[in-house]
Amino acid sequence: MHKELEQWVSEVAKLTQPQAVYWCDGSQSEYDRLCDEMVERGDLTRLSPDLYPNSFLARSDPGDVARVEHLTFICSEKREDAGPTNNWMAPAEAKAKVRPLFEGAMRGRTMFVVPYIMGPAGSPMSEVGVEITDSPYVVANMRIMTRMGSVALEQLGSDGAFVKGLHSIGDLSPERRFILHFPSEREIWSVGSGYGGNALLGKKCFALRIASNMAREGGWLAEHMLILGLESPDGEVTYMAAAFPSACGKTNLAMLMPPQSQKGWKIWTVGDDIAWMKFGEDGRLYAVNPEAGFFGVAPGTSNRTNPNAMTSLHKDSIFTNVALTDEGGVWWEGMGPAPAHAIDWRGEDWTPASATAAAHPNSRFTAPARQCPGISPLWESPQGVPISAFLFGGRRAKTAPLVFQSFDWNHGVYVGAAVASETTAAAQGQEVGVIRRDPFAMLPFCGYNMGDYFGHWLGLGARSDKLPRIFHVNWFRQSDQGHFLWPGFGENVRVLRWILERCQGGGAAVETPIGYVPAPGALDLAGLERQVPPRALEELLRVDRDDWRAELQSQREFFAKFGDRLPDEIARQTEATARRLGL
Ligand code: O2Y
Ligand code: MN
Repeated sequence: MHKELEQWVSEVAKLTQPQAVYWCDGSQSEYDRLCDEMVERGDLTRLSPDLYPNSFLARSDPGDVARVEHLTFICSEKREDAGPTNNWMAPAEAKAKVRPLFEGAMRGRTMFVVPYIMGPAGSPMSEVGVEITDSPYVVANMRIMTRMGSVALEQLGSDGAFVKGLHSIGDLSPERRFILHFPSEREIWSVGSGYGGNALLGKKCFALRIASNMAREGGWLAEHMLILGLESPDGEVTYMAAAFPSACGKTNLAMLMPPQSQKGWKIWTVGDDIAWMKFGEDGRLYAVNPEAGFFGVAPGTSNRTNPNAMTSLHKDSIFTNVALTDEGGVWWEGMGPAPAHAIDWRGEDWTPASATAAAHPNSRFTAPARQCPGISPLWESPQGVPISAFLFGGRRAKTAPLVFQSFDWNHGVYVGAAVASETTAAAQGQEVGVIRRDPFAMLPFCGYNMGDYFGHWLGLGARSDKLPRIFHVNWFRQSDQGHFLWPGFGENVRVLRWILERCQGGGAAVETPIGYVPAPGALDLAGLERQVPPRALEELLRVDRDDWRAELQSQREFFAKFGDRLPDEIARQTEATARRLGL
């Protein structure tokens, strides 16, 4: 019995007028029953039990296929506290505008109360949320993505704090779609979308936008980062956290399988999207993955690019907006040979001759993390894993070398603040393939003014002398002819090994104006399946003055948006880089 929770649930029921209120216990039987009901209604298709046991296909409304950044708001009292990179509405105005959309919105439907934990159950690093939703699809996905049901109510007790998330699919009209965050009340309202980050409120809304506020106040970090452990042939595991903008391969890196030539090296997956980090008593930063599942981009995922993801999703999974094969399996572009016929993500007949894609570019699999063959034995460790390196990166055809190390903490924070990438399909309403600045890969996810966020990161520099080393990577650099210069995927372990050596005080490096890059011969290139000729390696690590002149100009223009909320140190680092480049 939790008075505040019960009162909130009855207030929401009064507002939304559901036919029934159902408290989720998170059991397997509950999940099975909900999925059966969705299959009966035609909301889910059960996949072949031989090919994908206990797995389902869902098709979203064709107009509801991605996060909607232009309809996502931070509702702080003052506009300046949301900052120039967030949409803002005053809390009272937001509630007055959006409350009517919830009035009677659940009439004739069941209102599900979904208690969940972000982080391992019982961990001092975890937090409780409760999502109220009228979507059984959301309930089923939340059960895979979080520790959901009775376990969360137990952790909450009779007076524990929790983040409130109110969600209704509404009428799915983009005109009446809003994703609102109230940081000071620790509350989320989402209406008009049943998809992904808009509707699974534990993920982007809580674990990043609300949690970044909690982290700032509590002196910790809530980041858009994967967490991996790199095991060396002598069995020692070193943990790294990496922030890349959406759909830049975080899941692939988190689940990397070293090629045979990298004998004895292994990657352990702790998380593929979000990291919460706090200082341990030893002064090191410890990270937990607040999630319990993967909500991965399907297109491009294959046994070649990410065998561990393919094994993770082989059972007990939900697929959204992929194609259905005639055998009752799933297919998406980049998975392997196309079937002769399939039903596409819109429910239409599809053949390889069709002019449109079979799977939506932002189609997803929701799979339990425990099913990943490379899941770390410490992935549910209550105290988290100690982080030795932060990696920032983006998808850059030019400018950014394959890898460089920052000179020190403040320089590394500037490197994180300057992250940019070519845009992908993960958010609706953005042009694909243009460079957009995405500091710390947090641009769509930071729940407060990013100028203050840079300050928060800079402030950590004084907290410990055992902070992670900071690096920048770019797997996507291209030749002038438009060919990728680096083979990527499993071969990226070679770059991680150099990073590891640097963390241990070794790893030969050359100082450049933007940081340290591997010295000739410092990257192990032996046994590469696709050779990287010396000229390509030189190009991969080259710092081009003209490219950087344009880059610094773009950085200055971006940083200027923050006005007096930009820490002086960020501007100082930008100009120091320009000076080192002789610009
Ligand atoms: O389009 C969506 O709603 C999902 S976006 C997403 C999903 C999983 C992990 N990361 C992301 C992202 O956009 O960063
Ligand atoms: Mn993400």
